[in-house]
Amino acid sequence: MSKKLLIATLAALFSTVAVAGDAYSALDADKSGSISEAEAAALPGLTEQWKTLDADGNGELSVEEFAKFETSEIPAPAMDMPEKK
Ligand SMILES: [Ca+2]
Repeated sequence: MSKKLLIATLAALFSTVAVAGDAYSALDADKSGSISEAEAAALPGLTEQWKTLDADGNGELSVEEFAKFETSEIPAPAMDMPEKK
């Protein structure tokens, strides 16, 4: 792998995590640092994929688990809310 390609790959990885982090904080309503199943209900589609995404089955989504949802779905509604007028 060339250095340029490696850097591009790393940059893409980091931007994915940054975007996932923003939506993740928005969903973590009680700021507990994890997304509960109740908090997940705020994002359409997340509950349907819950069992797949909760890889360790602890009943909460870590930011890493949530990132898998972000990459396969459109960005969270919170990300492109229309500005208030
Ligand atoms: Ca989990």
